[in-house]
Amino acid sequence: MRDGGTTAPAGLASAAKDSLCAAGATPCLPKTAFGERAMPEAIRESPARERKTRMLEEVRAGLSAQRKHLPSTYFYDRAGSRLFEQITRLPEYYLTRAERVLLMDRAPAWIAKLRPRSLIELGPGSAEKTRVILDALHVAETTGVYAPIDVSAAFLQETVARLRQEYPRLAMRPIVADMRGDLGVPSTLPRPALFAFLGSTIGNFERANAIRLLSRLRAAMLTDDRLLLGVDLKKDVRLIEAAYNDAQGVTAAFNRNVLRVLNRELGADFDPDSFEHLAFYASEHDRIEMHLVSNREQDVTIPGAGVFPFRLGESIRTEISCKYDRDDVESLFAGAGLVSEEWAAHPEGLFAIMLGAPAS
Ligand code: AVJ
Repeated sequence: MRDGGTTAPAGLASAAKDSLCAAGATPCLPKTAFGERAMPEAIRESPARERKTRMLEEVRAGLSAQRKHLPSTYFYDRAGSRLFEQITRLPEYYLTRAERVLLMDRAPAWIAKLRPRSLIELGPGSAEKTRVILDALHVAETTGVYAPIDVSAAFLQETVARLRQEYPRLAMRPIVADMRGDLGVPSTLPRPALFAFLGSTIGNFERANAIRLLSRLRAAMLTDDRLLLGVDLKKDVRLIEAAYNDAQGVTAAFNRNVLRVLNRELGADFDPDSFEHLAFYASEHDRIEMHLVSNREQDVTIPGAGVFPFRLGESIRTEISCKYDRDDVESLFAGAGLVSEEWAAHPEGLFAIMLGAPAS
């Protein structure tokens, strides 16, 4: 890969590190989900104009801030979703493998007890790990409806088409939605429902926003529904940093992809090669921060949003990825009206999955 594991030159990196921000709050956004009767054939992009207006405003606000940032949701066009899929297979990216081991080990028993009739999954991507759950559902003979919720309509379509072949008896209810807004979960799905939020995607949200998201999930849950959550754990910082600085440079390409998305969708004139990938562990927040660091002084023009000047070494924070321990997660749960019923951690402390229930 031509990015070849690039990280910012030391000077740039430390300059960027010095100017890092505690992230701003992400506002709740309007819903972009489909109605009840959505079928895979009917998947379409959320209304294009609505997406563009929202994107333009978020990008304008993020790049106007004293410490520039962008919402990580815009990584995930089709190319970005594919790059993330590649990341999950990298030797350094332990998260996906560790979660899979846990799911294979524990999910069948949890699911057998719950006997869910729906599986509602947030951000399934290519649904690799979902198969572990679907197989367990099949074993438990509680097969019902699978409702994946993803921000990338094109990628969701591909995933559903593949699953349809593998699980011909499973009904599919794909929903295109940005999980920062309303989730668009139909209230008519057969119950009990298992909500799955895997891969530590919750880590992309700061505490207040994570609680808000979990609260919305809680609000969509009935008494017997459960939430299966996967979180990345606090651990040796070197191991975490390596996972976001892979030798092949796939993460760097994934990071820069957000600029290509902005160029294509907003007509921006970012030169992706003039931004260096930077990912480091911010201990004071227990999170990975990903940045794009400008390797020269430059102006970037985004029609309808303005001209954004960059100093040499100035960075855009493109993602946070929070790391947790059990208390952290239980505290998020408590804030969202959930209690943890089960907890399973990887033997090497790499990752954990848990089952949450409505608190009352
Ligand atoms: C999909 C959000 C869980 O934070 O680890 C991977 C995304 N970013 N490498 C993560 C990601 C850089 C990933 N999540």
